[in-house]
Amino acid sequence: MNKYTNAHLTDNKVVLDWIEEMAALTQPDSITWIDGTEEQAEELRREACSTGELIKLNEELLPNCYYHRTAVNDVARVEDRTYICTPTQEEAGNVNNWMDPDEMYEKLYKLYRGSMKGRKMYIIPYSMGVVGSEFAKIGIEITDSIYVVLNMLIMTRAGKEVAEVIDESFVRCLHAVADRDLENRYIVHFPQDNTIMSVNSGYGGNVILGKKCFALRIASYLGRKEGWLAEHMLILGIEYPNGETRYIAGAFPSACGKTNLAMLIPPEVYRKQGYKAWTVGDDIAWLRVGKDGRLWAVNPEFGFFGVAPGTNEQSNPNALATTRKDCIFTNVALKTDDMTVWWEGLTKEPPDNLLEWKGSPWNISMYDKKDKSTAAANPNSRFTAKAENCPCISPEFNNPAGVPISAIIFGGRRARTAPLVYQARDWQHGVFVGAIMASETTAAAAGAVGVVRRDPMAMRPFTGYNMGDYFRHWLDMGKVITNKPAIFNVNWFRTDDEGRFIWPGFGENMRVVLWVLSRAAGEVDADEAAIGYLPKPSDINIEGLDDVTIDTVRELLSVDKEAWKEDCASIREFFNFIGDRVPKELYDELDKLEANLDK
Ligand code: OXD
Ligand code: MN
Repeated sequence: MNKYTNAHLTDNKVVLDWIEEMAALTQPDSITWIDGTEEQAEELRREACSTGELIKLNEELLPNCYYHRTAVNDVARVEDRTYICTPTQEEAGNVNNWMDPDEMYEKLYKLYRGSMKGRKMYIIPYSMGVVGSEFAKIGIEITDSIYVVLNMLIMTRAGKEVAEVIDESFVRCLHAVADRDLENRYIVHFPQDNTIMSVNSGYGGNVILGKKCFALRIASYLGRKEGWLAEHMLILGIEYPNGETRYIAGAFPSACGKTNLAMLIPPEVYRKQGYKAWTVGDDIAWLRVGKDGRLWAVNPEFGFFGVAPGTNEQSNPNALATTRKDCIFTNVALKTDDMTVWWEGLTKEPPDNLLEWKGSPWNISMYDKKDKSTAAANPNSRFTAKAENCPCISPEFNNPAGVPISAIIFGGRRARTAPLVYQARDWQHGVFVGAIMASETTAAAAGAVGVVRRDPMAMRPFTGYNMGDYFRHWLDMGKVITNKPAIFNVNWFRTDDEGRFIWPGFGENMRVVLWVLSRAAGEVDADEAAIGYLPKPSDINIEGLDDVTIDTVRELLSVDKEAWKEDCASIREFFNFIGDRVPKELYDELDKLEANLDK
């Protein structure tokens, strides 16, 4: 082969043979190893700008920032085209799409054959987690998209230093943009082969393969085999005035404010006392049991792939600051007079001179409330930003040992049923609380918006094996975590009769997080209720909140037993749908909940 434009970064024969095989299949014009240097990245940016794949933004206002549009039919993860191809269907379970691996390989090979003709292939060696740490896992992504290369360079630790430590256990990731044909779009995982194949898409979650595909789907499968957890969780540290920092891990379905919670700014009353909040991760946590019997977490990612709309100086100033340099913006609106970007919510009024996400001139009169895709920025438009540019990035972000987790919180968007916060009675009940999570759907995945769906541990789209076995793995982990984090459920999204949110949310959520942490440390009492432990209303600090009284807190903590009973019926239906691998312990918890509600 003389197609290589630079030297191999490894001599590992297994790696080189696999690359040769993939190159023979896809037939690119050239092959380039991604070394992680700024010079190479700059050359790629220049090339992408010359073809229109990227647009350079204003260097003074947004230094080293770029703009990208995906194809109009390619703006979100595609769950109906995402497969877990384990040897048997039973291993993948009813929640995942499945196809026989041989059949799927055959189908995919046809789609990949010659797909890179006339194109360049890039080989990205990358590590999820600090290179060389006990937590870290290595992958290689082959792609024919510069956009993907540049995203992976932000989202993962990638390049030469990773190639130097690679061995046969690497996760094989093949991505080809192909024709972006929706009918032939496939995001496929072969967990038993450590392999991910993505074709006919150029949108983030489908193609930045280190993220959802590896760090959640493949990693969850590996975690079960190896005795750890890969979770769709943020990691947040709260520093107390005495200098102690306590950490929570929190699972929320896509676009439920994980990034906002992960980057929260403490309310004034706490800032004055010296409290600080630190972001370790906003989307994914890998959790292992430490020698001390506690659960330790790392964020395996290196950057943030955040939802842009709604991000502003009030809602999330830290996220906004993180996007002000070295950032790639995807499908937001382009402000052509000064080559900056805009999205709904960035400012109250849209500025002039906007091109909407598809590239046509736009003004507010073109916006049809009933069709969110008529907004200037696509509702699922994104920023890809470096973690190190985040003003509140935790000093522990690069600590290979991770951080100890005091509490796990689960949450979703529930207008009525779930109270502001409640605590599970013990680990088993906590697993149940996670398993019954539900939320209204959002724009992060293709499909209807605003429909309630069950999303256990926020992992419904991301578990690389049978959901029933996943619950079992959680229960089993409880046996080896001798010093367990306490488990909670939160709901920032309760509404009144007019559909208005009752709780102010955003930074004020820290008030709830502090109760959670006190409770986990055994520092505060609680009231026993049918669903678990509820805070005593006076223990949620509302000092400095204008619109929240103790009665509001009481309302937020109220439990509507009839609504919960209806929920129980839908939970039972969902457990039955998952199938007979749902652990008996979870049905026991459901029976107990129903009995408690009848008391
Ligand atoms: C994400 C998602 O992109 O969950 O983080 O969809
Ligand atoms: Mn996510």
